[in-house]
Amino acid sequence: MKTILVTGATSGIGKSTAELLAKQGNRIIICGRRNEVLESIKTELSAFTEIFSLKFDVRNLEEVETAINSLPEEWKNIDVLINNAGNAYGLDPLSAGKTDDWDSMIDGNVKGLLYVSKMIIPGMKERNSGHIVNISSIAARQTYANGVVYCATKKAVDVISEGMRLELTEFGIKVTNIQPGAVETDFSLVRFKGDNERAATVYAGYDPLKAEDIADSIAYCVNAPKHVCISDMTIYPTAQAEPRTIYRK
Ligand code: 8X3
Repeated sequence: MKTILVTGATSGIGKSTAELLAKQGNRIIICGRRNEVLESIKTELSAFTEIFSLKFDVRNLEEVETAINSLPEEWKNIDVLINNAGNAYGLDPLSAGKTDDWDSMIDGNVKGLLYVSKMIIPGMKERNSGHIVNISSIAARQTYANGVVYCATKKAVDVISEGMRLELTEFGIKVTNIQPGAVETDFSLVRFKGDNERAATVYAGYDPLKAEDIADSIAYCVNAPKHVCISDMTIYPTAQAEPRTIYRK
């Protein structure tokens, strides 16, 4: 049984991952911005295991520090950190990009991941064990027009994973970088700022991945034997070859 902290656990990949790892008997710290959603997930998952909830926004350093420092003693030794929180905002050319969207993506997907990791890595180093799972994207493998800033943040996640591995391997800490392809969550709804119709077109005419598929992949990495580190994993729906190449019926 491991103590696992999942950021962005209130929806999508984070929620499915927290659920699967809870059902497998791990103790889970679910993190997110929405208290009422956290509490309802906590109630649901408490049927399987011990759950602790932490409300904070990864983009806010002070909130991150206060929340993680507030963990009770028995929850402080985090074995696995799943850096899942992150989002895409907008799909615009650089010349017309909204700087608020850029700030949100850079602050959440890159700086937020760093803030949370900085709080948790020291304990892992002291204990000479731990596992960090960073959720990147296939957008890190192939840049696409209009999504350049999102792609750049995910490329940054790849680089941070690589750097973490260089700095943390000597402490017995594993680092896993996951690159999901098209996963049907509220990802596109957030990207298109609530435009349901436009979001639905992203997943039309083929079988996209489900959040549960990525949860399965993450659980495989988390459950690997102590001497095995799955360093990188890319998961596409069968119909997708790269971000913009999807075969629709
Ligand atoms: C999400 C996948 O292809 O929309 O990270 O960039 S994609």
